[in-house]
Amino acid sequence: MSALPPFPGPEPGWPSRRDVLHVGGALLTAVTLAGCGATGAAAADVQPGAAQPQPQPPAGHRPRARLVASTWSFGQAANAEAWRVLQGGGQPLDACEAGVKVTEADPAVTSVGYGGLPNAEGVVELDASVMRGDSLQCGAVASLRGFLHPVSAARAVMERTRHVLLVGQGAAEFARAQGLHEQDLLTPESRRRWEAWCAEQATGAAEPWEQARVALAGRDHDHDTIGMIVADRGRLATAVTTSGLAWKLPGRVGDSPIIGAGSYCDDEAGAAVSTGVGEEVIRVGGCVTIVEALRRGLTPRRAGIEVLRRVRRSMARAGRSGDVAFIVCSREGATWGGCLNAGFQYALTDDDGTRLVNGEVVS
Ligand code: SD4
Repeated sequence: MSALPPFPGPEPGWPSRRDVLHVGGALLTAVTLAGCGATGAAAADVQPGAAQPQPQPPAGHRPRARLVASTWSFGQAANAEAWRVLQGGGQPLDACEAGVKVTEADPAVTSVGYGGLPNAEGVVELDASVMRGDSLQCGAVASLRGFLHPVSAARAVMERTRHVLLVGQGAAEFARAQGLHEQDLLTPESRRRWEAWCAEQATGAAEPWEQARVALAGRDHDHDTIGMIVADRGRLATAVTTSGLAWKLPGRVGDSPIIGAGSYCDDEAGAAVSTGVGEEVIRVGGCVTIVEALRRGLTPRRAGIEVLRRVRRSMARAGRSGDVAFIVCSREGATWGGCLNAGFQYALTDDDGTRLVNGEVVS
């Protein structure tokens, strides 16, 4: 049995000191290693004070005071930056934002930010959201064109407006008013791929929406949405940012900027982020459903499996297919990643360093 360290003093900018301390108090009394690990024994099976052999949970399942978890192998570079910010005293959302900005600026990642594959008209449209688990403040932008860091626009929506989601032209005007960096997001490579797709279209091979579905199904798993969870001694934050499905219809919005679908976090329960076919995640309110399962007392693994199975059932009912994956983190810092089809990995960083963890395939 092991309790997490106590919460530190309040940091500037966190709105409710009392809330944070209250959650901390609950945490100190509630957290046990045995009760949190996905493969650990149930708390009721462990006699207090008795010398019990402690099963070792697999990597990724062990509760941690401080961690960064993000989707896919490119999450490693994002985690490194987020961890640096955390170590420097940054708040969880500072770490999230700084981390995913690395991916947004990387032209080699063809599904996020600069270099992201465009929509059917050759325009890169970005979706992003942020959320903080202490206050449930959140912000998002959708179908944003021409800005390098949609995550910062999402954060500005959260911090500087009374709204949660701005879209399209309104989001762009808002981002411009915030002085965010504007740039053409199409790289020579993403333009070349779009032109190749247009040439295929000219043969009349498939409708645009059908092409988009096929492109997603065959996508290289190194390239996908980045969703990040940061946990720091009970304080949670999430950020998600993506260019969405390649060749999507202009104006299509996925799950990433929909709070509760592509991400959710609440310091009282836990956090989740998603990647994959956003339409399927939206249909079941993916991430908020997972966090509510955590609130009911399920482990991250149980909560994630429950919702992935729900996604699978909903697809089967309508004869659809596609991949969906989640990272889940309990408020104590136990993590789990799972997916419907093999290939999903997430990057996990803590005091032991950074490693890639294979998602559990849920049938
Ligand atoms: C979306 N979930 O826009 C995002 C994109 C993604 O695999 O993760 N695709 O639906």
